[in-house]
Amino acid sequence: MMATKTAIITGATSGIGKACAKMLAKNNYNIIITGRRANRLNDLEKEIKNVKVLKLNFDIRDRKETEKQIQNLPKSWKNIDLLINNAGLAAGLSDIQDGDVDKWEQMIDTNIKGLLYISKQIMPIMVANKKGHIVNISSIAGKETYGKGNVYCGTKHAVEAITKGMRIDMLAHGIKVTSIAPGMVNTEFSEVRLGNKKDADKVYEGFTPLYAKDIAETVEFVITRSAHVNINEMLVMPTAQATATNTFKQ
Ligand code: NDP
Ligand code: 8X3
Repeated sequence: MMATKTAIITGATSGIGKACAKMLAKNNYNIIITGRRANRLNDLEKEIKNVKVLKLNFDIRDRKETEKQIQNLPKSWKNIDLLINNAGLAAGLSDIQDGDVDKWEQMIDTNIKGLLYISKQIMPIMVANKKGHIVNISSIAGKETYGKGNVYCGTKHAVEAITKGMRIDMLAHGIKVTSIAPGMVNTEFSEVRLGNKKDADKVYEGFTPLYAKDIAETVEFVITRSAHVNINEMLVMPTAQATATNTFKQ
């Protein structure tokens, strides 16, 4: 079957973004995959056989580059139906008074400003088409604040607020806006946050966390509702996790 829809997924080189890219290919979307690691984009492109894949290799913190990448999309790729704002990270875990300002900036620039830079380019396309769906990957950290998570939690609270603002402003244009807030998902997230695999593996010891595929399935549910139905938000946790800090470990 010919793909009729186009999706762009930021941060498709790993974890949730990569799982979403595969899920969208399965659902017959042509996909635009983005990320900084070109080799990972190449590998993912090779895995996907049934739809068209366009790779955009850029750092979402770079406003000019983000603008250029979207403005220079080939005409056949411009009519984007679905934007998954997934690229993001936590850098470090420390009391706020000991925080590293460079890491704060990295999180704010990626999780908030990067999301805004790319949305700013894509929302007018959706408005012109009078249709579209924006799915923002938030976090339990956007609902709760936990010790040493200060700035990361702040960025995800911002994602929650921006999502609500988008939903209100997109209302008149028929565009759906959803936030998905996962609890702990075993991806490269903790390795990026803690700087090494050994400490990252410990985060997921003693219980079954979520996996990237679980969140891709959640996105799949959200994007396959009837045209008149929007899922505003979903908070998706491992069965063994009740709150950001209450995890049942055996
Ligand atoms: P991963 O580390 O596995 O993936 C993160 C993705 O973001 C990568 O593809 C990475 O690509 C991309 N990315 C990071 N920084 C940039 C940048 N500056 N420019 C472009 N792309 C960037 O983690 P997850 O899959 O877990 O994270 C995906 C999203 O899910 C994030 O927003 C995260 O906050 C959120 N989340 C994660 C949870 C978890 O427990 N894992 C729980 C709740 C939310 P590259 O490095 O190639 O640029
Ligand atoms: C990632 C989930 O709980 O590590 O957003 O902040 S948590």
